[in-house]
Amino acid sequence: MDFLFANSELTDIKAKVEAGERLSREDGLRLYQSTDLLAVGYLADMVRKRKNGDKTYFNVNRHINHTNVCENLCKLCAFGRKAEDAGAYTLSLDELEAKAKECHGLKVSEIHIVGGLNPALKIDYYVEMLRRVRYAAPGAIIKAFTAVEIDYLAKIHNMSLDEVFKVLRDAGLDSLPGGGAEIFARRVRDIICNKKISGQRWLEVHQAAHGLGMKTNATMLYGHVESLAERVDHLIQLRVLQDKTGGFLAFIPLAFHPKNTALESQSLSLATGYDDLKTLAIARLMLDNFDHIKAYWVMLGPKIAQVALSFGADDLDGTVMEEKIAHDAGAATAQIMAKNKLIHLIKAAGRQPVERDTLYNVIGEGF
Ligand code: V47
Repeated sequence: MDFLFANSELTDIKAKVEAGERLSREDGLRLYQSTDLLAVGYLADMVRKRKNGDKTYFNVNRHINHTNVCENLCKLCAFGRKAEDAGAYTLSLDELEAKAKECHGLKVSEIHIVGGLNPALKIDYYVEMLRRVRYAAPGAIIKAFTAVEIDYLAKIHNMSLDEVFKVLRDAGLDSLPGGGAEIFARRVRDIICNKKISGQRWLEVHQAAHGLGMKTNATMLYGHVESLAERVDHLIQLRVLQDKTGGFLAFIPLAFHPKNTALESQSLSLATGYDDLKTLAIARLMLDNFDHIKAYWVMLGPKIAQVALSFGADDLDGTVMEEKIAHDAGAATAQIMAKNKLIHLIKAAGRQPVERDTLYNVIGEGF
C-alpha cells in the first residue's frame, strides 16, 4: 500500500500510526483537511485490524422511546414536543412492559431506552419502568437514558449523580447510551441545543457512571454548524476521559438529519458520504483508547455503513426495531434490519460477523 502514500502529505502520520503513537490535535485536523480519503481510510483500517482483526460486531436490539415530551426542544431535534402539541405522547408503564415482552421471543439481547425531559415523569416512573422491563425481558441488557436525562433526574429530585445511578441500577439499569453529546463546544451548543447540559456536564455524568463500574457509549453529532477543529476537540475530550476511566465501550458518529428540525431551512454544510467515511476513520485514528467504532446503519444508510467497515468501523449496531429519533428527522432507512441481512452485509465486506451483547460478550459467531 506504499503507493497510496507515495506523494502524500500524511507520511509522518502514517509513521505514527504504524508505531502505535498517539495522534495530536494538529494531526486530527490535518487528517480532516486532507482530501486523500483512501489514505486516511487505510490508516484507520490498520488500527481496526490491530484491535479487532476481521471481527465485525452487531446485536439484536430494540429501541423504546417512552416519551417525546421535552423541556429542552433543541433545534437539532425533530422528536421532541411540548406536552400540548399534537403528536405528543408518553407511554404508560403497561405499554412499556408490552413492548419489552415482545423482545422475549425475538432473542433481543439489548433494550435501548431514551426519551425527552418530561416534567410530568418523576424518578418512580423510571424505577418502575426498569423493573417491569427487566422482568418482562430477563435476557436483555437495559441500556437506557442519555446523560441529559440522568442530569435532569438529579436536578428535579435534588439528588447527586451517584444517588440517581444507584436507584436506577438497583431497578435494572445496566449501561448508558452515548446520546446527547452533540458537539461539546459551547459556541455550537448555543446554536443547536442551547438548553441542553454543557459538554462538561455530559462528561461528568459518564465519569460518574464509570466510577460506579457502569460501561457507556459516546457519540458526536456532525454535519451542521460545527467546525472541523470543534469535531477534533470533541474527540480529544472523549479520549481524555477514557484515559481516566476506561469506561467507554464504543464511539458512534451521528450524521445530522435536518428534516422537521428548527435548523431545516438553514443552508448547513450537511454531511456527505465522503464526510461520513472520513469522520469514522478519523475517530478510529484519534480514539486510540476506544475498542470499538460503530457505523450506525440507521443514520448512515446500510451501504455507507458497510463500506465503513473498510474505514475503521468494526460494529454496525443492531437490528434496531422501532427507531424514532433519526426517522422523525428524515432518515430514509428501514425501521428494522433482520439479523440475516446484517450478517450478509458484514460477510459481503469480507469481514467476520460476531453477534454480541451490549458489553461485547460474544453471543454467536461462525455464521
Ligand atoms: O441523543 C438527535 C442525536 C441521538 C438528531 O449508544 C440526531 O449505542 C441526527 O444516541 N439527526 C440518539 N441525530 C441516537 C444515539 C445512539 C444511536 C445508536 C446507538 C447508540 C449507542 C446511541 O441522536 C441523540 C442526538 O445526539 N440526534 N436529533 C437529528 N436530527
